[in-house]
Amino acid sequence: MGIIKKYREYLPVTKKTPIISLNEGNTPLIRAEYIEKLIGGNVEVYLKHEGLNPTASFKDRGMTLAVSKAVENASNAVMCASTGNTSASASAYAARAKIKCVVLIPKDAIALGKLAQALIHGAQVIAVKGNFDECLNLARVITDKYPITLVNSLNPHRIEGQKTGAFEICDSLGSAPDYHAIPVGNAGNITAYWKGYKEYKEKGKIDTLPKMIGFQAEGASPIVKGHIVKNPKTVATAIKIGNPASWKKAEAARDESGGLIGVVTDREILAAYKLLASKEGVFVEPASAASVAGVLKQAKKGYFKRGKLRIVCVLTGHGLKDPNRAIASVKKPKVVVGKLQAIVREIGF
Ligand code: AN7
Repeated sequence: MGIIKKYREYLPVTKKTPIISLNEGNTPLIRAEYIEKLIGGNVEVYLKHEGLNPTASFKDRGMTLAVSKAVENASNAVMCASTGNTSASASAYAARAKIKCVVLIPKDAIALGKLAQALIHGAQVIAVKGNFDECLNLARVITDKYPITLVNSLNPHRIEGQKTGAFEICDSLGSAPDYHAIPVGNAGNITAYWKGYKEYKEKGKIDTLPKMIGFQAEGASPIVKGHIVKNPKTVATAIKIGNPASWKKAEAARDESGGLIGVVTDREILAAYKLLASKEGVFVEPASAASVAGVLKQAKKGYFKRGKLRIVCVLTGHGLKDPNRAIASVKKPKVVVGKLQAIVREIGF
């Protein structure tokens, strides 16, 4: 069952809404014992592995609703600008809805797996000589002027769908966590999770709210710096964004919850990326590791209160999205002749 069916009472759907779904959502909340030991104290850490959605990122929660509503409203085309995952998701849901999909991507700046997805699902992929922020500005103007629906997170249905991630976390834990850690790029997801937690509290499903702790890559940290970053730079291409669309809403989530938005360096992101893969068995893309990198950084600073507490880190996209980064982060496999003795010696027996 997808998120629209499961959480329909919380979503803007009616009997007339066609449900375009790939059974997104219901992603696992994985206990991270190695990370818990690193942090110490009486802390429980959980990883919400959104890379296990149908197109391998959290975007599917929002896209099922955005595309369903587009079809309900008789739109026959959708468009997005993307650092990769939005385009992969939009392409898949548009294919399923049998409508056109146009994606603007910054040329040579999105991970290989995401490009492959958009292309194989049959989207019209336009590589723009410019960065994500420039692509998004173009997509906004085009969707304003022409009959094509914008499915970036400026589309409120995206936020509505993505808030279901918060519902699932509360349903799994039986209450809200104390801290909710999340990477911040265009700032739609932190906005969505905060909305979800607040709605669950209003409905009496939970009694408390988490502190929202968001993390930007240092070279792409406009919210932390307090100004637009013209040429954002980071290995975490998914969050290489210098002018987030939901900037103010992310600040509201931070301030209303008493949380923070901080920076993590590329070095910290890649260390968390490798740690997740090699110590927890969880392979995510670099941007996703920003949440864990941020939690480890804050723990070192003594940020977390003492006593029993629960931290959820959202892991936004699967590691297979960016195979080049994985290969570049490790030693190449050793080449050995196909002889038993040589291989046994290599293993160390
Ligand atoms: C893996 O696909 O913006 O703060 O165009 O792919 O809601 O933007 C992706 C963002 C985190 C940041 N992790 O979320 C896009 C795009 C991954 C992502 C983010 C993205 P937002």
